[in-house]
Amino acid sequence: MSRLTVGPGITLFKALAGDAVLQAALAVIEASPPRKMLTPGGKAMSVAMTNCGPLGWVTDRDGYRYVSDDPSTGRPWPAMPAPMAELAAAAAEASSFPGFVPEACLVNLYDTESRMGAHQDRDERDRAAPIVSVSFGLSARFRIGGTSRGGPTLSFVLDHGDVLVFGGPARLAYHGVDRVLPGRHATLGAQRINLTFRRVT
Ligand code: MD6
Ligand code: FE
Repeated sequence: MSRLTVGPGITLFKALAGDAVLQAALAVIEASPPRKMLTPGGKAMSVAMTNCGPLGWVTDRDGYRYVSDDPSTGRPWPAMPAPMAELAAAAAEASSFPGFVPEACLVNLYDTESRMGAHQDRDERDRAAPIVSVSFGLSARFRIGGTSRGGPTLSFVLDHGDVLVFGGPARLAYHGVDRVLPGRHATLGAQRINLTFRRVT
């Protein structure tokens, strides 16, 4: 494990997340399988998504929002497994955001064709809390800029087990996933899983 300050409010922990967190994420994926949601414009996203915790992020023709039930099952999202919430809290604390209790964890499932365009995470009312991101499986090139679109950016690779915390001055930074690097991961094959833990209300 190593801890790197990428920029103001952005901390990267290499290889911090272990197998207990991965197994917990796979159990969530089994309980509420990821699906390609529609953007408000009606296009299917290339990343399949599900959630766990009291709230989950969804998108459809009615827009982006947090809801307490999985629209595809009509039942509450799976509970957030303790190993997931504990890792998110520990990474936040080590990045000077103590007391982080996530309300939502968005689970993103990528194949080698998936991408995530530059966006801000701004559907949360709580902007004081950071977002904690955990990556598993294939590596991906992640890009982050400033709080306005079109400025300078920097990119780095997120590998299996990496944990990225961004908050404070970076909480509304534009960011995205340029591409998943080709290959096969020993346990996840040609897939990447990303977990983002948020405080919403
Ligand atoms: C991903 N991550 O790595 C997409 N958002 O698959 C995000 O969109 C993200 O990594 C907010 C904070 C950290 C992130
Ligand atoms: Fe994001």
